[in-house]
Amino acid sequence: MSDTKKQIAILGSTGSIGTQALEVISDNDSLFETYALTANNQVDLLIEQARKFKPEMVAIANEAHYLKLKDALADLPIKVFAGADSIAQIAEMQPVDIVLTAMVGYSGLKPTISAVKAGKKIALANKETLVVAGELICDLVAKHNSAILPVDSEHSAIFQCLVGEGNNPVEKIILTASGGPFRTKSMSELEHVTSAQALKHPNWDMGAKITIDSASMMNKGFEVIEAKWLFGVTPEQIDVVVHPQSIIHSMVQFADSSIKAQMGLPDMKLPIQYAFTYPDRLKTNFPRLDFNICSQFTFERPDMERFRNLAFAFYAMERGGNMPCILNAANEVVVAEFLKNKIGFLQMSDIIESVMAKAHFVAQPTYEDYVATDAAIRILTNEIVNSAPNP
Ligand code: MN3
Repeated sequence: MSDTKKQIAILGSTGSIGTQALEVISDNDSLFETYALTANNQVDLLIEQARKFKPEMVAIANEAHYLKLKDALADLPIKVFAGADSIAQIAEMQPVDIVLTAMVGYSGLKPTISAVKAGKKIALANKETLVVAGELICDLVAKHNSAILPVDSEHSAIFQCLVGEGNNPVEKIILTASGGPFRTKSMSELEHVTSAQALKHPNWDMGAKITIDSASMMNKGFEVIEAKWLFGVTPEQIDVVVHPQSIIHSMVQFADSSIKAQMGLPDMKLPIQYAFTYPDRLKTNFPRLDFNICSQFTFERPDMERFRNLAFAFYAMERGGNMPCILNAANEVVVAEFLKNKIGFLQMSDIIESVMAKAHFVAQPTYEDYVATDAAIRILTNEIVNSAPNP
């Protein structure tokens, strides 16, 4: 029956989502097969994964690792590629049923477009693709009969709440946010927090970039934009509520005032698996939520004065055009600089704000406009970083 197994391409297999997706696949190896694995830089882990899962092909974005990867897999019938273009080509290979997009940031855009144009099912973990070019992606999904299954836990929750609702209109989407490690810190405390502190998320164990985005609430801002495109709602229909326990993963409010919530212990393997098996649910041995232990659910309003990134994201979403692309590119640069301790935590938002004010706005961007915007904003942001005072 091996020819009926779903063939999965994991773009970004060495990251947090990628490695958990491989756990899902190995726990359900009668249902899923790894067709392709790709990574950006982590060649040693990619080699280890390829030897274990024996995909048809692997690719590494950083071409400097090509020979090492090829040599290490020389005894296996695995095709080996290098470079960003090869990753986009893998995403459209004929046998692939599902493409899990789990790479970091803007790099996800091009291969996601390839996969969508090839009519693949996209298990979307790379939210930046929808932040940068949501309108373009949604148009292509409709045109090429592709589908996007959300892997982000909040969007998976909303997606699960909508199952069986037919054409019942959504009145509101209520995205929950943990608030991150700095939820209770004052402005003066936030001025001095370090990247090491920001990397300690209370509830979720994730990659460095998304963990910083969670601490700064940019992640929630991006998720607001992601929700707009995934669920076709207006900015006014999206609310964010801080729920520090991270048990309610998000909610949908309907026209009759009813609210549906999806709950569970925080574990990304659940939304990954659901994206692979939708509309079916597979039995798992994941720990179950015990209401005797987890007896308190609390909710707070997000503080957009301390966490200005969330306000920037709402602004970018309402402005439209290439503004969310500007926001994303500026954020990728400031997060990288904060991780190197070159700028302080609050400086990240200050710099993003001045980039958004100075950037060239395009109301109806094409794909080429997004590429040009991303490149120009990285240069502009780096200039502002380099003229900023030391933290
Ligand atoms: Mn999320």
